[in-house]
Amino acid sequence: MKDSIEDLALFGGRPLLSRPVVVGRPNVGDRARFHRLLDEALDSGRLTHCGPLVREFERRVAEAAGVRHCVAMCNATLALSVLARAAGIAGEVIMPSLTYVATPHAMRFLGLRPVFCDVDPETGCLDPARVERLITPRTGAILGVHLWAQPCDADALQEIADRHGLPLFFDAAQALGSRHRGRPVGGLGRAEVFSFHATKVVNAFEGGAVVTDDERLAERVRAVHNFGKDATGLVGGVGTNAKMTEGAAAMGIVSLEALDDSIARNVRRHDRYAAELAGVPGLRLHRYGGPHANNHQYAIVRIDPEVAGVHRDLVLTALAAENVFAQPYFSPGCHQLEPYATENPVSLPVTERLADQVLALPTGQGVTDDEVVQISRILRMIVGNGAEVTRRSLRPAAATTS
Ligand code: T4K
Repeated sequence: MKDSIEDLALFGGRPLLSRPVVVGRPNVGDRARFHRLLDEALDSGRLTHCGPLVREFERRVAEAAGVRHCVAMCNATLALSVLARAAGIAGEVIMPSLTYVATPHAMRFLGLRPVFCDVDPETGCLDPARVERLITPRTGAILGVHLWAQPCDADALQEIADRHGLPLFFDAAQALGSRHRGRPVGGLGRAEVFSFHATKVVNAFEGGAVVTDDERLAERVRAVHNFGKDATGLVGGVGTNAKMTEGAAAMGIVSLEALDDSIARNVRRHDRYAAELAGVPGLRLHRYGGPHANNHQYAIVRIDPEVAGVHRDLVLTALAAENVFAQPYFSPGCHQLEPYATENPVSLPVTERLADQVLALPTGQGVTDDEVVQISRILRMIVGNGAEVTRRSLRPAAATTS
C-alpha cells in the first residue's frame, strides 16, 4: 500500500494493481455446462429462430421475473424499440436523462420524441411529481429506468399513468434480480425490458428481453421481433429481426443459473466497500436500502468536489493510473448528448449534479475481495487528500534537461 500521495501512479509511482481491474466483467457461470449446451445446439443444427435453448431461456427469465411472457432478443436497445412499436406508442415519451443513451435512442430511432424528466436526488430514478408536470396531449408513454438496478417508484408512476390513461414501461436493463417491495422487477408497469449484455448481472454475450403479463402485447412483440410474422409464420405487418441466437441463450441459461451466486458476491463486495469507505468527507458510497432489494451489480460512489476538493474526473484518471478502471455511469446526462441537446435543450439540475459526481467501481466476478480493499484504500487516499491531489495535478511538469 502507498504511504502518501507522492506514491500515487498519477504522480509517477508504481500502479497499485498489477493487472487492470474493470467494471462490468461478465458473470459467466458454469463454463463446462455452457460448452455442453453449445455442443447440443451445434449437433442439432438449430442455431437460431427461437430454438429450444431460446425457449428455455425465455421460460426461466419469465419465472425469475414473476411474469407469464418473455420474448428474448439480441439486445435491450432493440427490445425497447420493438416494445414501443408493438405497443403502438406515438408522440412523446417521458423518461429520465440519467440513463444509458440506449434508452432515448431506442425511442428516437422510431421517430418518437424523448422528453427528459429530472430525477430524485437520492435514487437518481424518475421523480413522479415532475413526470406529471411534463404530461401533455402529445405524451404517448412513460418510460422509467431502474437506475443502478434500483426499482423506480413504480406505485406512484403507475397511479399517474392510470390517471392520465398512459402506458407505463420500464427499462430494467440493469435490474434483473432486484425486487420492488418484495416483487421481482419484471412485472411492473405494462412491460419491462432486460439487458443480457456481457456487463449485466446475467450475461448472454449480447441479449435482451421484453417481459410482460399482457398476452396480446407479448404476441405483438413476438411478431415485431421476427419480421412481423405471427404464430403461423404469416407476415401480418412491419417487423424487424431482433431474435436471440441459441449460442446467446446457452450463455444466458448458465449465467442465469449463477444469478443467486452473482448477487451474493456483489453484496459481499458492496459491504466491503461500505466498511472501507466510511468517513471520508465528500465521498459517499451509494446505499441500496428501503423497501426494495437490489442485485448490487453497480457499486456507485458520489464525490462532491466542493467538500472533497477533487473532481470525479480527476479521481477517474488517478484510479486508471493505478490500473483501476472505474466508469462514470452515467455522465453526461442524455439530454446533453446529440441529437437531444440541439433538438430539445433543457436544464435538469438534479441530473446534472448527479452526473457530475457519480462513479461506478469494479465489483462482481472481475475483482477479488482483497482488491476491493486495495481500491477502497487508494480511493480514500485520493479523495481524502483531494485538494492536494488537485493542486499537484495542476502543476506544470518539471522541465527536462538534455
Ligand atoms: N438501458 C440501460 C439503462 C442500459 O444500461 C443499457 C446498457 C441499455 C439500456 C442497452 O442494453 P443493450 O442494448 O446493451 O443490451 C456498457 C454496455 O455496452 C451497455 O450494455 C450498458 N448498458 C452500459 C451501462 O455499459 P459501455 O459503453 O460502458 O461499454 P464498454 O465497452 O466501455 O465496457 C464497459 C466496461 O465493461 C468496461 O469496464 C469493460 C467491461 N467489459 C465490457 C465488455 C463488452 C468487459 O469486461 N467485457 C466485455 O465483454 O456500455
